[in-house]
Amino acid sequence: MLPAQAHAAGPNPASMVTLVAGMQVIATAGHTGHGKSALVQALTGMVPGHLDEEHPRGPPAGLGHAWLTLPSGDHLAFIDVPGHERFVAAVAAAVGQVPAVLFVVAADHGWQAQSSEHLAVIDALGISRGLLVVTRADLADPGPVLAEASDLVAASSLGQVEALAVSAVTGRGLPALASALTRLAGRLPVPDAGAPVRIWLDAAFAVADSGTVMTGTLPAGTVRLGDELAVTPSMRPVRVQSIQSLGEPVAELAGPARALLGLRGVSHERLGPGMALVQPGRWTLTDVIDVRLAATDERTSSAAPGGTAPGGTAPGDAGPAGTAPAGRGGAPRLLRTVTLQAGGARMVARARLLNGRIARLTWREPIPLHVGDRVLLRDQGVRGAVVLDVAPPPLSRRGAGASAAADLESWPDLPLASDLLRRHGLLRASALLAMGISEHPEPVAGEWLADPGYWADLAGRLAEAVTAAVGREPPAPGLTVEAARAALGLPERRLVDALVRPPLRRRDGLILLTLPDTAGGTRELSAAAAAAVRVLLADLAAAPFASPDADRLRRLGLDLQAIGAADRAGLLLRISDQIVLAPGADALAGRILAGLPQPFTAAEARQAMRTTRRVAIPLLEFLDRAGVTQRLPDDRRRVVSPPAG
Ligand SMILES: Nc1nc2c(ncn2[C@@H]2O[C@H](COP(=O)(O)OP(=O)(O)O)[C@@H](O)[C@H]2O)c(=O)[nH]1
Ligand SMILES: [Mg+2]
Repeated sequence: MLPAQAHAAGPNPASMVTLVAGMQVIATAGHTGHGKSALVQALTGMVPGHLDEEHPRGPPAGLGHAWLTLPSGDHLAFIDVPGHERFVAAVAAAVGQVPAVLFVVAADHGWQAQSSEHLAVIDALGISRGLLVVTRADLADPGPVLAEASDLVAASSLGQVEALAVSAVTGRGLPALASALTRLAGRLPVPDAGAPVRIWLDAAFAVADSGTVMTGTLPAGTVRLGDELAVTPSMRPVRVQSIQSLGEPVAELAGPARALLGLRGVSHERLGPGMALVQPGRWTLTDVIDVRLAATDERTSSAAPGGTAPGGTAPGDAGPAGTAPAGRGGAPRLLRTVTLQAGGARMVARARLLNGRIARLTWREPIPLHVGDRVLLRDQGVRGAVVLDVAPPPLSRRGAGASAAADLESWPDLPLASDLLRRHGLLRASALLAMGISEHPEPVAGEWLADPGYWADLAGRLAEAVTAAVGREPPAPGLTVEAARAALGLPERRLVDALVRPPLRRRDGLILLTLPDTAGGTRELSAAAAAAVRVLLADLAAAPFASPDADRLRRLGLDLQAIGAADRAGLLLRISDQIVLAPGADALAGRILAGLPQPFTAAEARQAMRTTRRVAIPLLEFLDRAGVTQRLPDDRRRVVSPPAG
């Protein structure tokens, strides 16, 4: 691998071949000094090399780039985890990005503390594919270790795996191991080449004067020359200037693959552990998640790193580490402070067990996550957890935690759009995409997606808000869209527009009430009509004989049927189809007319009541019918029985 050369050549896509052969990536795991690196070297003929303290600045030769060309022409690359004090974290970072492991135990040392710790990590991450290799078989009879390790591994998520004895020194068992690896590689999933890119940074360094180079694993998706990616957490944009994989420059690379990327736009000094290179818009940068902890049982509750672990190979060990304090049907325990490992990021997180196996984790520096991601929690032991929500709502109300947990418990490990919408009510399609979900229902407005139940509820609340507004003093003809948006706490006005449906109607920036379709023949006064009636009564209180005109009635959504219903309910006084007054207007008119010299003309009556002919004539006819007034042959009238009140 010569990154400097690759850079000197510069990106020249035409001269580069895209890797046609497939690649798979697996990680090594197992106690330090048990022969992992020697095994990878014996298999591949390459020194795996790793990032360690010896190479803080320059590129370590062959960093993590050791691979085997399989008989099929496909390649199997190894992430050979270095051995130092943060070994478990390194194993977790590596294993968290690959679908399979090569689990190594030395024949002459047997099962050791780190064997347990690594197996616990593998188990917590739910890795189900791999091989068990007993190395240094030239130094001791591998039989007993094979038997014991097989049992322990079988009790983990790996289950029954092929187990082989090898010697990196004599070459014994290596051909069989190569065949086993070929079979394993053939069974590994081929991820989506269109999946969003996230590469956790293994190492970064400067190469000559050609810029910044980083290494990492591309688990899925495709990186192409010229791609613009972002560095978390700053989301600083960087451009992919060169790509190397399997020691060759390539124009594009699809995961799974080990990758060495030349980047423009960032100095290697600004890149560090826990950062990732991501496709913009496809990941949620978060510092708070809700997770479901893996069920605690004998297997997974064990293996406290640095904790008690069986030394040696004493037969009959109960589990990988033999320490299983929690679980077995009991309530899961979780310390308030845990170490959270998500991909290549590792940080101290505050943990709050909400209920059951649901917990909320918060930490300082945001990292790119998707729902469905597997993470590791380490407190006294190692626990796997699946991320259910990467943008969880705050838990401020009393009991919010418990009710959130009750909902989240029922979610699948790979949450769907419907699950997240049920919780969030409304989400932008782009936000959902950044959560890792690309399939979603039809938007309700723009790119807004809504939970159907929440949406129906909003529609009801909007109708209530408009009704309340038109019934208020002073009465308003309707509610402005902005006021409605604020009342419903919605993020955008266009959501309000999408909610307007009968009995609501939009006109001139206002949301008005109209009556529900009366074809169904309901004779009850709707809430909408009742609100409109309150508006009318407010008008009439100031001018008792100023009956609203047809236009005003229409705007308020009061049709004949509604007016009839309001009249029967005693809310309005229906004088004619066109004339509507407040109850008691007839008595008031009677008193006013009784004060006039008798008999009186229609014009005198109109003037006394300070109204228009449009109202006065039907009102007088109404009073005639009610027996309050009597119409004389000369068209004048007199009051015959002044109404009481
Ligand atoms: N005799 C013998 N020595 C081995 C074998 N595999 C590894 N070693 C030696 O064991 C030591 C540890 O090996 P190494 O690969 O560094 O272990 P790692 O820490 O698991 O990567 C080194 O001195 C190796 O040379 C083997 O199969 N036979
Ligand atoms: Mg090693």
